[in-house]
Amino acid sequence: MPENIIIYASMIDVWGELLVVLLLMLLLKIRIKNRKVKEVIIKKEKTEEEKPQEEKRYEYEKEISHPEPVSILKRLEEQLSKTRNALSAGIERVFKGKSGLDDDTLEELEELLITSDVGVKTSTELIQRIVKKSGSISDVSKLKTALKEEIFSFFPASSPIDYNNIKNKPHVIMIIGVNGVGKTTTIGKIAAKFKDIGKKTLIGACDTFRAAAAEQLTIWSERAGAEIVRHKENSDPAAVAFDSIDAAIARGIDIVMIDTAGRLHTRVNLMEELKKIKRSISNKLQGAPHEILLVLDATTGQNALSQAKMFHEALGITGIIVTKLDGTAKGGVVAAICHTLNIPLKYIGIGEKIEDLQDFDAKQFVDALF
Ligand SMILES: Nc1nc2c(ncn2[C@@H]2O[C@H](COP(=O)(O)OP(=O)(O)O)[C@@H](O)[C@H]2O)c(=O)[nH]1
Ligand SMILES: [Mg+2]
Repeated sequence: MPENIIIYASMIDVWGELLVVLLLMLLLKIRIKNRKVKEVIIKKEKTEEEKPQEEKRYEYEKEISHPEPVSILKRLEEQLSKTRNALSAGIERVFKGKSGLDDDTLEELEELLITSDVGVKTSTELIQRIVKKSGSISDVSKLKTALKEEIFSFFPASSPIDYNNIKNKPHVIMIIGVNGVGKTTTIGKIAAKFKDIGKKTLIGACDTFRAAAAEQLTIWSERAGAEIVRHKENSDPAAVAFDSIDAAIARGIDIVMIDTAGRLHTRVNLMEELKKIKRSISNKLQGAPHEILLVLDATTGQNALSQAKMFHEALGITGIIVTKLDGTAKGGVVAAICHTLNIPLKYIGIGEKIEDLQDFDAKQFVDALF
């Protein structure tokens, strides 16, 4: 055999061996990698198993179905920023450079509460309660906590109606309040909430005083996917209310909301008109209206309080709605209203958009205040 052929043959042999070694190394590497991946998976499964069942469920619900709690509070804080800034900065200013509550500080604090429309009576009581706790109030954060605790206790405990399981069909809610407080807007927002939980809602347009009122309500009912009953301008509001209940019974409606007029220059007439609407509703459906909700505008401050007294005396209010908390630094009025009237606060309006109505949560509200 020629010499160079022998050289070529032995070279091929060496290359072949090298190739085999390389292939073996590659296979080994892949096996090691696979084992590592398996180990990681097993480890992860183990830690998942070790977690208590409850904790896993909590994490799951937090991720999947309840992103709101954080965002609701955030939104509330944002929209309450005027009140929040005024109160928070005020409390810090009052306590600056102090290590305890002296008479001057208490006086300034009372003044601050009154200017935030907490009201004289409620502010005085709040200060008296703070004085009792003053021994333990050595810094501003302790003062804020004590104030929050006391303000919280002003809100009457209430058991909110579970609209998923309402006893009466239809459940009738009458909405009252003076002009411009936000009745019609709030009805639209509430109707949207009912739609979200799958309730059939009908709105009775009993503000027949202006044609524009029924127009505005029609737009809101469309936005909120609710039905509406309306008559001609200047027709009898009590007749509209009667027809609304009639239609609701016939159409298998779950919830009826009755919008009303609120012109105040004929105060006595307004109360009489509202009483007549109420009678007309109960004539058609015994036990109705099941709720009479008074809408108050937070920007009117202490005036809201006198309105509440007036309406409560005439009609008996079952709940309160405070609107426009986004537009005022006087959100403290909410504490005054609840403390003075001892009527549950159901909703708060924090903007003009359809989603800007929150179920009132006293704890959350107090936390958002300062
Ligand atoms: N900023 C703000 N405006 C509101 C709120 N609720 C109602 N409004 C506004 O207040 C005005 C009067 O509302 P409307 O529903 O017509 O009052 P009504 O006369 O009581 O029916 C409208 O311009 C609404 O957009 C709220 O929570 N925040
Ligand atoms: Mg209106």
